[in-house]
Amino acid sequence: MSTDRRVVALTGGVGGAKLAHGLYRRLPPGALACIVNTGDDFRHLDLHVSPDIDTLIYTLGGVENPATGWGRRDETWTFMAVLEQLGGPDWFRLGDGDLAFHVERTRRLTAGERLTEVTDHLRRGLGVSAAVLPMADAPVRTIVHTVDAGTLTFQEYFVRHRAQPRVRALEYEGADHAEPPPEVVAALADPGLAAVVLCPSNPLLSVAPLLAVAGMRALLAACRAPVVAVSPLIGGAAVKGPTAKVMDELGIARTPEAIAEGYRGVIDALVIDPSDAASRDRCGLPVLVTPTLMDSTARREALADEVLDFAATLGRG
Ligand code: FO1
Repeated sequence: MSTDRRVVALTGGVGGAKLAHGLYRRLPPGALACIVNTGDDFRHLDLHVSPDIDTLIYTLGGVENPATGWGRRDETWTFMAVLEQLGGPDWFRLGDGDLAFHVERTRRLTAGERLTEVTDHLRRGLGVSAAVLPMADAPVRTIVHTVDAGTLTFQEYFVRHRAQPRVRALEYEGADHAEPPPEVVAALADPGLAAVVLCPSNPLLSVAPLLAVAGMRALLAACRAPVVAVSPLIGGAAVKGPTAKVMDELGIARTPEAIAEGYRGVIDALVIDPSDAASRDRCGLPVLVTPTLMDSTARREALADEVLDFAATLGRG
């Protein structure tokens, strides 16, 4: 990897945070900006919880929980134990250290700061040198319409119902009226941008809300750097989470060509795992075949290098 130019990563949950971490470790300090899904955000116990933002900050800050991917390592759970004892809502688990993030975020939002400003404060608190940029300051909420459990907010679907109900349709409420914050506009308009990386997050639950924000697609179309997506599929399956299940339920084939089709008009190229190499010539755009499983820091870094080197071979417009 040899770039001293800047990179933007678009990311959602745990899989996206892993590649963002690889990029973060391979790029010079300050060279990475991450635009993060906030469709999973919700109000819980009167606190503003931003799971994907926190997953990213914890991962880049080296304090993520390696077992779950979300929350903090070496967490204590006194708050939850007492809440349970009192009969409070215990379906969404907030660790003691994690709780401080939600309390401080909520306090600052209530005092009038934008989510972008609050997030910047939180990432600095953990010594993270990458910019962590919410996709919007205004609320955008992923709503899951299910066959068997009605209409659910994302966290009700994902955590409370363990992603079990059958998905009928997805909605990104508020996306039409939200707009990318000025910091996102500036990051994508940066003349020194070398690459935009669409991380291997769930295309429907994590990336689609990002692309649904009014103006986001136009910003990506106008940016000078190539946009490269990394497929979240490995051998037609997802590493973790309900990606494969939701794709099946919505009638989307679990193939790289379906991923490429879904991102048509947004991406210039796609990175796929060798186990999906048979699809290489069916994607209709440049494809790099390289191992995408990120089960160690070394593999996160290796994939980051591959993606950046691949992007450097792609021209734009
Ligand atoms: N995911 C769970 O499956 N169960 C939980 O209790 C849970 C709590 C939680 C608390 C803070 C946080 O930032 C994330 C949390 N998550 C939990 C993950 C969260 O649902 C994410 O939205 C998903 O991982 C999808 O990205």
